Amino acid sequence: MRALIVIDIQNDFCPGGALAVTGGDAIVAQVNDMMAQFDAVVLTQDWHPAGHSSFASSHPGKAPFGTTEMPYGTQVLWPDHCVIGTDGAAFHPALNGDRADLVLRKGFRPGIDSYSAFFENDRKTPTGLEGYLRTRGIEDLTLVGLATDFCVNYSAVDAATLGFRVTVAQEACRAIDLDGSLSAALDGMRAAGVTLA
Ligand code: VGL
Ligand code: ZN
Repeated sequence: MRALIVIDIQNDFCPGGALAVTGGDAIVAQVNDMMAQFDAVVLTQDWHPAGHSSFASSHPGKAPFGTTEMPYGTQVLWPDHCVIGTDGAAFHPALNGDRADLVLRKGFRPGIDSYSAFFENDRKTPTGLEGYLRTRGIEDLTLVGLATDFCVNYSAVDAATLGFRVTVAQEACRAIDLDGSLSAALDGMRAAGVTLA
């Protein structure tokens, strides 16, 4: 059984959004077309309470794209984005949500960010997605979405480490690319056994 995991195709990650990824909206039609080829489709949704600890605005004197030390390690600080209930947190309007079996929200705990769809940024707290996929008999995952070097990367590496067969369809992803983060992410995914297609 094969699942398409669609990572964070939300307004705030598309042009005009709070944390816009270049060309983020250009992948939507292709992702919609891919959905028919899979047994299951899962959409993930970055979903932060106002004042989330990953927002630079929550750390006086800090600017977006800097870092801070959290109890679980170094955290990149982002512009306020994907705030629960806002239009920025909504899926891109052209994304076909009808085909989704599951919408998995992540990053809702005020004190922990969650790039990965499997584990929060403490790298320990599970989101529950592993259990969902395994209990449905799904072993093979294709990941698409935003952003290649953060949420797609962390999700792909975690999935491969958990023993899923993982492919990242690169042409249906777009990157933030902060200080070489894209090439580091591609190296890390290859090293984890992820197929980059
Ligand atoms: C993401 C930064 C902060 C992503 C989410 O979806 O890649 N990046 N929150
Ligand atoms: Zn986020």
